[in-house]
Amino acid sequence: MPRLIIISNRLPVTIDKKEGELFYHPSAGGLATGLNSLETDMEKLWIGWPGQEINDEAIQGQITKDLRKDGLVPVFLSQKEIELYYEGFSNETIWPHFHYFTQYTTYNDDYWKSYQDVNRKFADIVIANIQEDDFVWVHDYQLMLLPAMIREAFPSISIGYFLHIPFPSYEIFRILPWREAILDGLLGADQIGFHTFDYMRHFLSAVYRIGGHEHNFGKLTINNRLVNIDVFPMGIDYDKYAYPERIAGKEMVDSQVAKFRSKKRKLIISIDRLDYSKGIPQRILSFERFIKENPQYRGKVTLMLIVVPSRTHVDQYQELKDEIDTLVGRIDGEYRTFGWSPIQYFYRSFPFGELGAMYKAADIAMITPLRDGMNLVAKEFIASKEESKKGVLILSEMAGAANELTDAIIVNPQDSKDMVNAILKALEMPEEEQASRLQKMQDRLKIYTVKHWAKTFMNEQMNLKELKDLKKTKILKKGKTDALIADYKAAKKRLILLDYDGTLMGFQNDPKKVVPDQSLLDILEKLKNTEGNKVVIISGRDKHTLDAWLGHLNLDMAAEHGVWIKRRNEWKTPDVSNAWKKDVRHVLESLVERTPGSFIEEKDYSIAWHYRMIDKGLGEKRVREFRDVLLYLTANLDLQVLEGNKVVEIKNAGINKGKATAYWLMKDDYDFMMAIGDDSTDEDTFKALPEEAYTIKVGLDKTAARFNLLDVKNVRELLLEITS
Ligand code: GDG
Repeated sequence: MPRLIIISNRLPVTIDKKEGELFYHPSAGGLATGLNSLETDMEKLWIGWPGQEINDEAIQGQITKDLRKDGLVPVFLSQKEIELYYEGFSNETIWPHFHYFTQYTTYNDDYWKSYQDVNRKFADIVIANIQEDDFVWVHDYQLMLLPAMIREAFPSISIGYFLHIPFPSYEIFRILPWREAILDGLLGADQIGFHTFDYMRHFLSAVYRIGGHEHNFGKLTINNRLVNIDVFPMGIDYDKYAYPERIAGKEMVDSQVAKFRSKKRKLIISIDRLDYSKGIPQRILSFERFIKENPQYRGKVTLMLIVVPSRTHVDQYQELKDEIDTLVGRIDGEYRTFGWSPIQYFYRSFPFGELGAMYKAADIAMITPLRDGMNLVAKEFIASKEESKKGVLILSEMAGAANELTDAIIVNPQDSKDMVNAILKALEMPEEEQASRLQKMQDRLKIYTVKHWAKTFMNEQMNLKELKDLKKTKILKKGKTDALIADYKAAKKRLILLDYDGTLMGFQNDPKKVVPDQSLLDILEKLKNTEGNKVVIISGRDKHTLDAWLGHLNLDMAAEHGVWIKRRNEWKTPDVSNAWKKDVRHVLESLVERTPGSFIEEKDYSIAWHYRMIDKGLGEKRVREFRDVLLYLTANLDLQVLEGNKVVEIKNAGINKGKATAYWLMKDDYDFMMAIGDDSTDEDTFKALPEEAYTIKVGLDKTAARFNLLDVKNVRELLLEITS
């Protein structure tokens, strides 16, 4: 039975050592809740650091044994590793950098070395605990190298990865000296998930610009392995925050709500871990500006500021703590009156019941991070208003959650005027409006829970595995070509249709350089001279080039996707007009003028614009721009615009490789048919052939072909094999 193997830096458990005895407290964070609620009969195993330094081997052994009963496997870290890998590279390099605080990014080779070593340490333990048919799910920024390390040991295992923090824009990411290694590490996974589309977009752009891999609707092909990049916004355990009393007891929650709530004044809450990404000083200053500019609210509103201690060993966190203390002290000193403190400040964490009660008691939540992967506090606050339908959320546009909670008051946390207006708007919002906004957000959060998140991620990963298994069976590897070869040998009349670029020859920046080499010419010659074979080169190239390169072989050919047909050494073309070319050429010329590095290729009955040598993003932008112009120009003409691999081609409609294929099918009867091609124009060939034909796609993209070959080398091997 396959199992689900979860790997995160921290195990969902805390260990206490008291008087030589070990105590285990399970911690039910969002992730644990989501995974525990997964409706699957798969056995689960969770691998991670138990959160404490434990050096004694006997105790380590005892802990390993105890945790195993609950499906947990500990990875023990030394003090040095905690300092360098966890506090160092994870929290002083990746965390600030990925949250756009590049001024805090530490560039330290010892940190990096330890990050690699600890990822390796995790990998060793993972590898010792898994089997090829398990599903592995790796979490977060501390373990970005792990997917590739696992992949090395288990080439076919299914690996998912989820990043809980933002993925920064390419311009930020590229600054990291270890950028390639990080991307390579992540790309060991089969599926990489992010909270928002923006993070996904940034990641794909980094993969393209740094690694040169292009994606197709979020799918990458890395070493002939499909990697799915997708968006899975994490949700919460809705009922837990809607009804905290079910966990903490009604009496407790009610009494806490009564304690926090006051008839005289409105309560704004702010809850975060101590972190510079959370925008706490900016929030305090905006609140100060609010009470300064709106004296009528003095004494009538309180900001309850909860800051949960975190990463206190890191300098910036200590400085931030000092800054917050000073700000709160100053504002309190300036505005406090008898019986009213503008800010109630708590630097500690609260038990769940109290937290739930605070959410319930608050009129407004101000959640205004400068950057935040998602932010679950915002979602929890909305859920807590399930019964009352009263409450307003002020949410930063920089939090991932802002993409979903669009009925919150959305603010720019650096714009204090905007924040002040938001506080005013929230305080004065009519109850009906509060209820209607809450309702819309709640409806959504009730569906997109953390359970839903874990389920969709896993389902997608399982679908991918199925697809991968299916694709594997379609790949014509050595030893899997027996049936094809037997059919070939048994046949009397064979039709063999071969695309040229990307199929018989590799891709090059300059299309004129793709001249056939001797070994290809030998293969084609042999193929052509075998009795019963009709070999056709079916290409998008012009007939002059095809003739110059392959003419001496006296093969049949289709040029310009079938505009020209060569049979019995004679080129023919259907009666088509190309009067439209002048106007289209004009548009393309202006495109080339504005896009250095791109060029026009003119053929007899079509015209193409190539952008292989320019930035793909710019190329695509230009394609979109000029598509509109072209559509306008060609509205009354019978033309088609084909978007190929870094090329756009305009030609007469009704002409394609499928029509060309039909031409040869009409001319004769064959008892063996085979077509090989690599790009979207070859799909027409595949579709035009009868079902029993051997249709073969080069590469692993979506195709109508029955089989796949991985690359040009494999195509040549197959052709050699059948002729030998
Ligand atoms: C990372 C990303 C992303 C907070 N104070 C107390 C307490 N909490 C709980 C909250 C909430 C959780 O901690 C905080 O989650 P966030 O999402 O807000 O933030 P990060 O910890 O920075 O998490 C973030 C998240 O991963 C998930 O992918 O959303 O963007 O940075 O659940 O309720 N819980 C208790 N007492 C407290 O005082 N009991």
